Amino acid sequence: MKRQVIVAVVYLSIGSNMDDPEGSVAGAIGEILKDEGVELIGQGGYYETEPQGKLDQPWFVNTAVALKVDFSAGAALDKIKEIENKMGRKRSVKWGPRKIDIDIIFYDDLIVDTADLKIPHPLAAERRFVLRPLKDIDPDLTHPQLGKTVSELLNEIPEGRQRMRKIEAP
Ligand code: PH2
Ligand code: MG
Ligand code: MG
Repeated sequence: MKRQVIVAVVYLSIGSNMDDPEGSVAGAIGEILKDEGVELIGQGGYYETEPQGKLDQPWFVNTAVALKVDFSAGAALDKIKEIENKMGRKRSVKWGPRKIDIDIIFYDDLIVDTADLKIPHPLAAERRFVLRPLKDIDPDLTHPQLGKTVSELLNEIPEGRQRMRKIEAP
């Protein structure tokens, strides 16, 4: 039997608000790209972003990457958890401060809804810190469940909410 060859495009949102956030975000991307089955095909800008969900914590640094991968969405999740653990992420407060957080936003047009993994990320459409760096990569990138582009979704977030500013990539 012929071996199944997987080729998919994955969009990841990466964030940190502890220790050296920019360095941690860049370090996570470095770790991700060490994988032989990963090719970087897009990189969003770096942004300092106001914390969402839990407000009394430091601002985050957020970015996004687009990757061509040769593994499944489930394998992507396993690899991400491994990198988060290796980088010293401690799972504690929901939405609280974190050294590194890597979230799968899209995996091709795949829709997954299991206890461990939900794709598209359920909050992606409401978060400027996710949508803005994705727009840098591809403004026409379309949410497979909502049928709207990341640009359209960004325009739906009320002005003045979810403050952010672009910073130099390290
Ligand atoms: N991540 C969260 C909760 N809130 N806020 C910002 N600005 N950036 C994040 O990455 C973030 C957040 C949970 O993962
Ligand atoms: Mg997250
Ligand atoms: Mg996460």
